[in-house]
Amino acid sequence: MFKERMIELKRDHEGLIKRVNSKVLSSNGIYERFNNPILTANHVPLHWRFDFNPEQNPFFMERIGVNAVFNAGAIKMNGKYLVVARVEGVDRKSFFAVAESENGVDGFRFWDCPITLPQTEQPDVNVYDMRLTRHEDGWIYGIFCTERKDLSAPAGDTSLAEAKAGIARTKDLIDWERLPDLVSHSGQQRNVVLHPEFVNGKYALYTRPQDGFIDVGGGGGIGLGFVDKMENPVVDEEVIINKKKYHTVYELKNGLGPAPIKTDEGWLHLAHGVRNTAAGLRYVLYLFMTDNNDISKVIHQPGGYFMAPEGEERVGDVSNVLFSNGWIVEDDGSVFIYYASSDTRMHVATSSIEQLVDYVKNTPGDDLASHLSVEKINQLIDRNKAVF
Ligand code: M1P
Repeated sequence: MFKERMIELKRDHEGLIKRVNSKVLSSNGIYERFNNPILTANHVPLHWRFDFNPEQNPFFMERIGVNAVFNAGAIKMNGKYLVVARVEGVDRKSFFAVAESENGVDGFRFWDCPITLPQTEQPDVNVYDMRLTRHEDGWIYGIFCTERKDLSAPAGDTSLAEAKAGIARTKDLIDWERLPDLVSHSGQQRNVVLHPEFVNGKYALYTRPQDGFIDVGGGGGIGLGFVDKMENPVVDEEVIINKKKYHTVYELKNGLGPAPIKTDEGWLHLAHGVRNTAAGLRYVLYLFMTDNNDISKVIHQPGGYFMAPEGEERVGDVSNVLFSNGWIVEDDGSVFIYYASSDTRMHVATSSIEQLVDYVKNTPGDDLASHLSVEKINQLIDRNKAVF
């Protein structure tokens, strides 16, 4: 049984990794999706899950199960497309692991071992959603959510937790130096992202202040703060640069995705917006652009979502969720957008700087009322009648 199962599972695993991904015809002309996810729980190497000693494991049984692979940071290094994925075990604990591809759209294979993340004096209980920033100081920073039990929770409350921004840096994604967690004065933090350039000699951090672990409460929005040193990361003031807003796709909360991309027209940002529905929360992706000379100033923001869950993306552990914390831009302007669906699997979509800039500049904003949406459509119809 051991040998038969091992051979069969190895063959299936290799087949899954070598599966070719094909572009799906784009209906909107902004980006292209692909027909297969790039990473799933089944992509996780067999030697992380199975004991290969026949005496100890005669049934070739899985000893350590993996539940999902999602919310990956991304970077291109030495010509390879690398994602740092959130791998969630069946025990609900997430950790980080690097997977590598030659072309960015298929063939993603995990490195030999997951990342060993050094701990601070207050060890993490759970870590997830790493954003990678290649900073002009020469380091690659990984900022992620570190979750710990809320020690002030009343006795018997086993769910209250505290979210903070954990920080680690590396040159090669193999060896990581852990820095102190971000200190801010706004309760909890998730979705913290480091800006790639110094701003007036300081490190700039996008934040997402929140009152509780899930609820952002009265605060929320995408904030911007500055720190002098990453070795002592204290943000004294956070200014909200992109607010949650009534009757939008980011009505309940929002959060920045990957580090922004610099273009001639401004900094391109990818974020997620959340609204409530009778079926629960719905997470979609949206884009906006900030001024190259003032990163706190939003200069373009198309109305509505850029990407929303479609087809099988709609269903998973936390259904109706798209989340992205990684993208890669090439020298020729191609953009690889890595996104996860429903907290379960990873996908890629491709576009270009030219297309994304066109999208953010020329898509009308959200005018916040149905009759104004109709007015916008009528204006487009009139313009089109002139050219028909
Ligand atoms: O379950 C959806 C997402 O929920 C959280 O995101 P946010 O803090 O913006 O609500 C995170 O736990 C994220 O990992 C998850 O995908």
